[in-house]
Amino acid sequence: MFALKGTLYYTQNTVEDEMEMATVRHRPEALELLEAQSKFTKKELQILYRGFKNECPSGVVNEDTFKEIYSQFFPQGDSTTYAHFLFNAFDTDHNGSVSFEDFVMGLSILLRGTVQEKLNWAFNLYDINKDGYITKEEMLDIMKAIYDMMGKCTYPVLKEDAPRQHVETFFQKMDKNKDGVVTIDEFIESCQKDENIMRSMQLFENVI
Ligand SMILES: [Ca+2]
Ligand SMILES: [Ca+2]
Ligand SMILES: [Ca+2]
Repeated sequence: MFALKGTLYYTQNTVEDEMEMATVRHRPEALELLEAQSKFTKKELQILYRGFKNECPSGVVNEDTFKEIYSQFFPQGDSTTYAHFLFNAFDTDHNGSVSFEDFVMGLSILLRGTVQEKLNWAFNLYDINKDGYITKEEMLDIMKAIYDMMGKCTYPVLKEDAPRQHVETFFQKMDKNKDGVVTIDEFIESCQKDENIMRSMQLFENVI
């Protein structure tokens, strides 16, 4: 998410200033655990936590907050559906809210994860019903959501059936054994082998 990435860039630039300030320690034992689990330093986590608490005093983000943030960044399109899918990918314990822990772990993968970790995360995003398989319908739903979010003005030459064609090409490449679903192994293997898919993945990264 642009907003979240922004927070982190801000974080990196202000770490030194922050170190000179009296440190406000929030839930130190929880932060220590997160420091071990994520790729952020304790200082970064403290700053992220402060920003998170500022934006969301309740300590959790709900789906409407996600939708609001996205509508600000993509005013020319309808980002509601994509925000919904993203929210579900961040809400790893599926309890209907994104806690600070959910948020940090997602951000850690998206900003500092290995290719493998990012692909795992992307697979989870595409696997809408979280059953361990990506179907063609799921891929189409995500693709349509992204096209909707971008809006018609961004791609004036876009044809109506562009998402479907996009998915057909992707899916044929990914579903190696032609059983109609893409597994995590098929997904990772084809993403790593195929430069076009990798480039598209980068494109997706830009809209996260
Ligand atoms: Ca959650
Ligand atoms: Ca699925
Ligand atoms: Ca398959």
